[in-house]
Amino acid sequence: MTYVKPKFAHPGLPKNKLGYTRKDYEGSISTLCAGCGHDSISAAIVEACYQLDIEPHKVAKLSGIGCSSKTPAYFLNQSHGFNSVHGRMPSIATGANLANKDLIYLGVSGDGDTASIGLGQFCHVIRRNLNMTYIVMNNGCYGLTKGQDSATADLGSVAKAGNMNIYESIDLCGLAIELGAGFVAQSFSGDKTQLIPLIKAALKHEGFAFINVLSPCVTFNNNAGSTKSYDYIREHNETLPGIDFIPIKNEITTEYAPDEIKQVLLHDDSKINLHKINARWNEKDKLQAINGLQESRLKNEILTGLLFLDDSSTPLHKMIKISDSSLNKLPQDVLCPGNDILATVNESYR
Ligand SMILES: Cc1ncc(C[n+]2csc(CCOP(=O)(O)OP(=O)(O)O)c2C)c(N)n1
Ligand code: SF4
Repeated sequence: MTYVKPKFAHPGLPKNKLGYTRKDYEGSISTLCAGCGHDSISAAIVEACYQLDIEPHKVAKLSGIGCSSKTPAYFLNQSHGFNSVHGRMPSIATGANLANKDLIYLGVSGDGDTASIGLGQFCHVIRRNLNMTYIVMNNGCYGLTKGQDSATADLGSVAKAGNMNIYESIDLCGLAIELGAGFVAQSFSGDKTQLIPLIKAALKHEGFAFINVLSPCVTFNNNAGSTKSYDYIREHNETLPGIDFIPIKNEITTEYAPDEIKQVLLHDDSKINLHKINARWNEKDKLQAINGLQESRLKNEILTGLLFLDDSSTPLHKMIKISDSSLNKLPQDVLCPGNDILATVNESYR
């Protein structure tokens, strides 16, 4: 079996402003189970980067361990990549980002990788406001190790093996808002109309952007009784305002009447258009976001869309005033100024 896609591409394939086709943003052939939600998220990442005219070599994709963490092999094969150890993607992302803040950091992880072994790292990367997009492909189980319940499995949810989960679940979006994330969204792998603009907006957000994507595991958690199955999510999805992402200088084209649209300006002058399907939702209201998540949980609903946005937060590299030039571009004598300077610094601490 081959995992490499043929290089041949039809010369008439549409190209973005940089002259790249969608194929230039793809990766190897997926080895995940047919129908796995994670493959749809990979496809949404490919589409978002294509539409944003991102230069593939400007992206660093990072992951932990799990079926979800294997997905960087299936998108952006011309980008930088690092598959870390289980739950440790945030610290690798932090180190890489501080050495070269000029790349676009895209971390993907699973609910096991993030909410169990990596929970501490997840919390700290949020409170440090690292400039990155963090996507959790959330299937409520450890798919790679054959479907054990994860910490995001809902209380009372029944796995394929028949066992009922007796523990409360961790709400990753609620946690991210609580810890100060400036961009928090929730979506469903089966809803690319919502997911693609959310990924585009997250990639453009300056600071930590989190998207929790419900992504059914067809092999171990897609049965009756599971609250992370395709059927359950479709039946319980409560959608917030629809979303478009408008890059800088692009004409705003939409099929909605203007009075139904609310625009949010991002730091680089790109815009998010929110269609007021739910006119009462204010994405800048933190308390409403927390309450909304709690209320939807009590009603067994899954709230999807852009839950919270604070576009005035200061990302880590600005907070700690790291040098303007990325560290990997500084010459040796600046990076290592020598013993005399070191002695002066040490002296200043005595
Ligand atoms: C230190 C360590 N502990 C345990 C494992 C075994 N392990 C591999 S993947 C995984 C969980 C994967 O679940 P999740 O992150 O939800 O990803 P999914 O496969 O469901 O996409 C576990 C426990 C490991 N690889 N390393
Ligand atoms: S085991 Fe589940 S999560 Fe893993 S590839 Fe198969 S369907 Fe996807």
